[in-house]
Amino acid sequence: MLLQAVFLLLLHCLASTLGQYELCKSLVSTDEGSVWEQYACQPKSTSMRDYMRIKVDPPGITCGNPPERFCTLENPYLCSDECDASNPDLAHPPQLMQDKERNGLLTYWQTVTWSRHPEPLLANISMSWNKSLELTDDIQITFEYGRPTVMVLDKSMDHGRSWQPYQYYADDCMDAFDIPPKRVRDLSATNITRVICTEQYSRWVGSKNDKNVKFEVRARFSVFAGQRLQNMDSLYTRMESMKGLRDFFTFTNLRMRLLRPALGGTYVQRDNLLKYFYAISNIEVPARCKCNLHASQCLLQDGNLQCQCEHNTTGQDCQRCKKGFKAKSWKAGSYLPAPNGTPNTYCECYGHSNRCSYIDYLNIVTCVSCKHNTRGQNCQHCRLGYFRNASAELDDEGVCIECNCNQMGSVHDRCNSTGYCQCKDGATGAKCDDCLPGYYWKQGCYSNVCDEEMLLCQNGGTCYQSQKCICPPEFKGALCQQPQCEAGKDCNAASSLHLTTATVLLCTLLAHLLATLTTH
Ligand SMILES: *[C@@H]1O[C@H](CO)[C@@H](O)[C@H](O)[C@H]1NC(C)=O
Ligand SMILES: *[C@@H]1O[C@H](CO)[C@@H](O)[C@H](O)[C@H]1NC(C)=O
Ligand SMILES: *[C@@H]1O[C@H](CO)[C@@H](O)[C@H](O)[C@H]1NC(C)=O
Ligand SMILES: *[C@@H]1O[C@H](CO)[C@@H](O)[C@H](O)[C@H]1NC(C)=O
Ligand SMILES: *[C@@H]1O[C@H](CO)[C@@H](O)[C@H](O)[C@H]1NC(C)=O
Ligand SMILES: *[C@@H]1O[C@H](CO)[C@@H](O)[C@H](O)[C@H]1NC(C)=O
Ligand SMILES: [Ca+2]
Repeated sequence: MLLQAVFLLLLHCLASTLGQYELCKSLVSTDEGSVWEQYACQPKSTSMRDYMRIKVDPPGITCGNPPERFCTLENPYLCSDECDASNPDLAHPPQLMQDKERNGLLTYWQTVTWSRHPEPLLANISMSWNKSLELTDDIQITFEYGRPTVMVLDKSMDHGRSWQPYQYYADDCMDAFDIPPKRVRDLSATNITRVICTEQYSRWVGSKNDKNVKFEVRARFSVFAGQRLQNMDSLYTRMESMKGLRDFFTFTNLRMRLLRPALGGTYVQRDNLLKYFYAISNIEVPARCKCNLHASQCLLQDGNLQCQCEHNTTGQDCQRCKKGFKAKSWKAGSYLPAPNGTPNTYCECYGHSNRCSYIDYLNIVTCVSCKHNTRGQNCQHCRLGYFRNASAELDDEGVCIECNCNQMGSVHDRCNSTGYCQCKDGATGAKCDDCLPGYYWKQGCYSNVCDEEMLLCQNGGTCYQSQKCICPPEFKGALCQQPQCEAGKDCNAASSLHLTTATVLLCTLLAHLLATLTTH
């Protein structure tokens, strides 16, 4: 016990030097020997710029083919710069947005100039990773020669099949998008995932003063974790409990739609359109691979990022159980309880519950509201009145079958593990809806009154549905064994018949008498 406590303390120290959730498992010495302890884990944050695949649209938007002259907003009448795609020194291809700049040499992608004004100068920059990623810090796009006055940042979570706006940017949000301007600091915990339009990164401040356009992640994190992100536990707790928070920072693709370049003033100067264009020198995307808290490493394999899955999970995002572990349905790890989280390999709800609840004082995690007629800490049992479907895996929706005990024939509505109900006396069959020999069914099983073998109706009586003998008139009793009138005994039915005959005779006599008396 002491050893374990010391170890846990050690682990605590280790975890704090490593940073949170960097360890998936660890060999623990206990009184029973060494065992692996499993923890929720996630890869380090890294610069995803290095892994990004970049594409610009429309074709021909990159300058230099044919070679072109351009000016700058600060020196609008000194138009001596040239872009030439065929000359490496004067070319500005897209890859210069993600290169490592050496010796302070600025390199950037540049578009054609706005020579076709008033037709808008539009450009799309699509960034894909073929991997789910989670933002860990601000996205930062560096524009040389001024930031666009109108642009949209979009994201996709499904490899570009569907897109959603992530943030709008304009020097006048109402004018450009009909959305009132907001800043991230206007947001509170409840609406932190709101998509806003900001004017903060589009106003003209001189092209050298502020070149960056940001998507603020740090400021959003700080709403939960404090100004210096000193309370990350609090953020991670929110990630677990607040719907949509984790997804808000998750993406597989990003897209910038550049809709209007920097103007350097209020109006477009039609006589000098060579000073309007877009130029981007760098795109920073600090993020980590999304591995569902089942991997601490994410490596490049065959040109794609791939989580190095632990906890018997597999897949690009550790989103599946490994072969042979299919019976345990997959579940993402959890940041809770702090500080090490739960890998959720032991706490399984087998897909019958979406929610686990951590019970602090018992230090256990338990499934909440098990569905599909299951129950138990892991939804691993069938509810009373149901039994386990032997041909279904534990995570099958049809794992529990209703007992369906006959209400009249069975003692209660529960059954044993093969579906057999407990029958009342005389009842039989798996569901107790049949009677044993010697019993008949009438809302339950009752002992036979008569039958064809042992309990024969006598004296010519016939057995009606084992329930009663139908006797000839002269006999009575359950089996027609009694004559109606036994010798030497008063026969009620017979004497009443004689009485009736006597009464009729008497009445006839009286009538005659009366008739004789009245006629004389
Ligand atoms: C940019 O992408 C959007 C969305 O797919 C599309 O509607 C638009 O035409 C694209 N613009 C250019 C210049 O390719
Ligand atoms: C994306 O990644 C998956 C899994 O690593 C791989 O099978 C697929 O070929 C990749 N697609 C592209 C376009 O690279
Ligand atoms: C977010 O909520 C705060 C207060 O809860 C409110 O003042 C603010 O206007 C909201 N922001 C948006 C964009 O709705
Ligand atoms: C993963 O599978 C191995 C081999 O069966 C087992 O020993 C180990 O406990 C499993 N790990 C987890 C976290 O379930
Ligand atoms: C038992 O499970 C099997 C396999 O999933 C399924 O096909 C079958 O319908 C289930 N039986 C019942 C009675 O639900
Ligand atoms: C369930 O009950 C039936 C009938 O009593 C019996 O034959 C069967 O062996 C029982 N099954 C189990 C697993 O106890
Ligand atoms: Ca560059």
